Amino acid sequence: MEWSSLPSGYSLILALLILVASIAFLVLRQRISTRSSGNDFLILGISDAGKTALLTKLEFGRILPTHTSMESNQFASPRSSSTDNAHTGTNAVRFVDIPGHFRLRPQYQDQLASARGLVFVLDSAQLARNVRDVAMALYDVLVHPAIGAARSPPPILVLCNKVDLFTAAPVATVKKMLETEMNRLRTTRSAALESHESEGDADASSGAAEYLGFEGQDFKFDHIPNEIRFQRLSVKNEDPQVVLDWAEENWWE
Ligand SMILES: Nc1nc2c(ncn2[C@@H]2O[C@H](COP(=O)(O)OP(=O)(O)O)[C@@H](O)[C@H]2O)c(=O)[nH]1
Ligand SMILES: [Mg+2]
Repeated sequence: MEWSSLPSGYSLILALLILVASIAFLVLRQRISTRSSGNDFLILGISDAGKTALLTKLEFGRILPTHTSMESNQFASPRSSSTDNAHTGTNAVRFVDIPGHFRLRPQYQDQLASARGLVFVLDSAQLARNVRDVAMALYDVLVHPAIGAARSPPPILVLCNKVDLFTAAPVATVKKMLETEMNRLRTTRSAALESHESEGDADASSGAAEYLGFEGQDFKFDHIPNEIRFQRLSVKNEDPQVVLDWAEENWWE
């Protein structure tokens, strides 16, 4: 049947259907874009760094006994009165403790994409032993498309925890050790990528965006697009106010 020969009742219904579909599309798109500018601060890092300790200290003012959890815990902190809440109508900074390795858990990929900021916790007393694992975890975060290549890359707070222990490395040393290890990691990863490419591996090309920092230069944290701050803390003995202050500083940016 030709369009022109449709009875006018039908064309009216058709027009209404198109209108409803367009509105539904616009509403859906709005929802998706709202979610992608989320307000969560994600707490990341390898096991035993002190992520859950930080969350419970923020929430209850003390470290509660924890066991490795498979689920994420969260805590919404009331914001201090120094910053008003007129912009969003929300009065809380939400922290989400991401257990284990985020890359293995598809449900966290969405959370990464909507993160307002990242708190990367590490154990500065154990760094000499586990620098490789820590660097790998941080590397994966930094090259994640939602983090390194985002339109407005989220700020990162690297929390050098457990400074109460006498073996704790000073912040400057932590930074240097991570830069050295990540530089090494970048070399091995690019080499692996090149060998895949020369074998004609179609998947390898998607990894091209994963290059961290500037080519031909040793890796430095100054080379990444994210604002990154290193902060020493003993979650055990100190008030983690410094984390709340940092989160509030980044609330509107
Ligand atoms: N000495 C010391 N121990 C800490 C500190 N923060 C956390 N811990 C301990 O480190 C262990 C691992 O902490 P947890 O929060 O479970 O680590 P997660 O795996 O990253 O969630 C726990 O026994 C904590 O009590 C700290 O600042 N100093
Ligand atoms: Mg934990």
